[in-house]
Amino acid sequence: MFIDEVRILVKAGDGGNGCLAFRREKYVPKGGPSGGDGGRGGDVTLVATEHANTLLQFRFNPEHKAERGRHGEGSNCTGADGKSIEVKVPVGTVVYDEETGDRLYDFTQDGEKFLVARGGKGGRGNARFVTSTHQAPTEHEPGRPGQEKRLRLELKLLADVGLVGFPNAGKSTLISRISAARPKIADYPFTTLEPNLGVVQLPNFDSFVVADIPGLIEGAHMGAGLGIQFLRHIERTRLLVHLVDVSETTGRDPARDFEIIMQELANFSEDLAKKQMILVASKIDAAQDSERVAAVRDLARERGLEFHEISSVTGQGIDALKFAMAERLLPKTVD
Ligand SMILES: Nc1nc2c(ncn2[C@@H]2O[C@H](COP(=O)(O)OP(=O)(O)OP(=O)(O)O)[C@@H](O)[C@H]2O)c(=O)[nH]1
Ligand SMILES: [Mg+2]
Repeated sequence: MFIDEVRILVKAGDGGNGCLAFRREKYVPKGGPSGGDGGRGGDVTLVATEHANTLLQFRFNPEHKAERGRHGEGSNCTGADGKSIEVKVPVGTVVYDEETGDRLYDFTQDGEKFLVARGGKGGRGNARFVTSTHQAPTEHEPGRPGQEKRLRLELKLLADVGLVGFPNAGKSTLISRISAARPKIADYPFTTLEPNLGVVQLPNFDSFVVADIPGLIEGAHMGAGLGIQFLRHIERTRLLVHLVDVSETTGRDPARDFEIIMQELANFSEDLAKKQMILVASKIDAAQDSERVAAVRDLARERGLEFHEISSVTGQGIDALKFAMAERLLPKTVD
């Protein structure tokens, strides 16, 4: 779900062959060499576009070939160059050489180009081999082959929002409420073993992507629980939504849960700890003790964090949270 991957073949055009020819002139035997050069083969260039966000199109269309150069002809006619082609890939695509495993390119911006397979040079025709002592050359070259590569394209889907919190805090339940994602939800810790992504659609057709990652626990940065390996999936998000379970069933102090997660984030990377964050009291329907909610609300105030109370069971606060996320991410539209 997180990574889209395809294998494709790109083949640049071969160069056209150089020509062997002599001018035919009345009364002049072998009127002079006149074989033209072959044309250059076309290149294959990959171009990043914002208008695609999957690699799906390549599954149906895995081969991309540029045109070959035309052969040279007599009368010193150079063969026409083969047409180059551009292949569009979504921004975020990483290109690997399938045979060597080398990473060739990482597309990060719309319109970025990478020439991945160079067309072959055309061969020289015999007219090019004339020298003062070698007036009737018969040498001529074949065109060079265009580069051919097997590529593996990998697309990291970039999430805009990362959900963090203890295991069982209700992260997967939340993503299932606000997007079409249907991750596994269960009443035990570490239900989520792999990150899930969900696309949140807004009424005005805007959308953003939320990542639900496995829960964190104290010592995660030392490998406890599922560790922090999954945090790299949210390193490039723009907003973290931190869920703190305020129900009694945790048997823990929600304020302390909050501090532990903040510490784990900071241990992973400073950038992550500095990201903008919305603090969410989760499972508000199951919090009998209003003190527990108040404690988290106070923390939010102290730290200057926006605070929301939600229940994914009753739906309380879900829409407000969704729009709060959108407000942080999407440029305000002028009415
Ligand atoms: N009462 C109540 N229960 C909830 C709410 N949200 C989630 N739950 C329950 O809490 C349990 C854990 O929910 P998950 O969404 O799987 O939690 P998670 O944070 O994804 O857990 P991990 O994947 O283990 O990190 C499930 O039994 C849910 O039904 C809520 O708002 N109210
Ligand atoms: Mg989960």
